[in-house]
Amino acid sequence: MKITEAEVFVCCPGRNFVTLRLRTDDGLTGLGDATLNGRELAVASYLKDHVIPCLIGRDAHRIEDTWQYLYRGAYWRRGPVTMTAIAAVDVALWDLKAKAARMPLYQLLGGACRSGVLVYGHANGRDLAHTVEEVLRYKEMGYRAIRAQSGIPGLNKVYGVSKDALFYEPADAALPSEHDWDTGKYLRHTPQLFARVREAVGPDIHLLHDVHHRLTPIEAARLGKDLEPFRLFWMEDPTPAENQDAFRLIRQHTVTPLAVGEVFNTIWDCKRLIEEQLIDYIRATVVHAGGITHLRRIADFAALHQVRTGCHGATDLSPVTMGAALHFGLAVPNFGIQEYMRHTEETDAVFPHAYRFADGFLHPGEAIGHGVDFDETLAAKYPYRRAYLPVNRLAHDGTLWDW
Ligand code: GCO
Ligand code: MG
Repeated sequence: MKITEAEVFVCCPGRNFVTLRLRTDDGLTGLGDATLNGRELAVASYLKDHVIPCLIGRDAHRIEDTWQYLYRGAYWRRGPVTMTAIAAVDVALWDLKAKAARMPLYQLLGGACRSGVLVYGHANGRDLAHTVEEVLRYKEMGYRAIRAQSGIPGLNKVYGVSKDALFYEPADAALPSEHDWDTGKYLRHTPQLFARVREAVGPDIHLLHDVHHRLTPIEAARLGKDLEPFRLFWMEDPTPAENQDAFRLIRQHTVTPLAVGEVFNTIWDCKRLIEEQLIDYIRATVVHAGGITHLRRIADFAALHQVRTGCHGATDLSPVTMGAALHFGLAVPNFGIQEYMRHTEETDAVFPHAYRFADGFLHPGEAIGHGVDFDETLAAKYPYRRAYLPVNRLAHDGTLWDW
């Protein structure tokens, strides 16, 4: 099974996606997602200009060897652009191998370990009352795990709160928009939010919250402690994870579980947090952490330390990544939860897929490969539109903060 053709498509059915399609001499096609939000064209160029010339003529069955070839062979290691490009190739190759074997991908990964993939949805509201309403709406839709984010009185534009309650899209402008931030207001508001939400949903629904890297370690420790009575499933990204020792301090103060790693690219980014058990869930994902081949390695390492998976699944990860992540989630032994933000109808039409939601779980379906397709003709109607993630500034003096 030789690779005969490789093409990169950039399209914008509601938001930008980069897609890699490989063809083989026996007529099969494999698809990989290469979307890196706000930096899409860099990955497209990395693939077109530097990776594709090395792929033509290679044996598509040699997934691990191709991974090593692209990782070690580049000499320059890691980084989001490189690892997203490698992921696109890796997922396309897994798709091809599963198609050649005429099996759904999860079967090749060892078969199902569970009946479905537990997912969490995003409830967001402009204030406490509205957020409680949204959480109840998600419960009504069948979700068993719900992330809650709320507007904060006195602050304009806060992470996770959108105009459209069902479809949240952070890359909202052709140049970065500006959000404002006040840690004191946030730390007072958030425990009130979860007191109200927990009372409204009862004890059985899993509740999650994303701090989005905005606190210092000691502030994060305070928030974790204040949230303990509401028994969160996790508190995500409480502080930036470049300095991993910071998490030891948070751990010393709170038993609220921690989830980190949506911006991580390799096992080296996670190593310390995992082996020192400074987190409970690892958020690294198929598309930004080198594909299925590398994510499996991270998950196996995490399993040794009782850390479970909690893969990133925002809308900037295309349905191709969601499909691959669901096969992975069905088969990986130390699965925790999968994030699921619904894509728009336009996106779903460009990427017809076999996965489906029922009763709080997603199932990847029984189609061969990863079960996600790409409609090239329809995609051509949605050309790339430049879009950036916002920046965040302190409300009182405009200091640039973490977004
Ligand atoms: C999440 C994330 C996203 C990111 C986005 C950036 O937990 O889903 O934090 O909302 O901000 O994916 O591209
Ligand atoms: Mg997050």
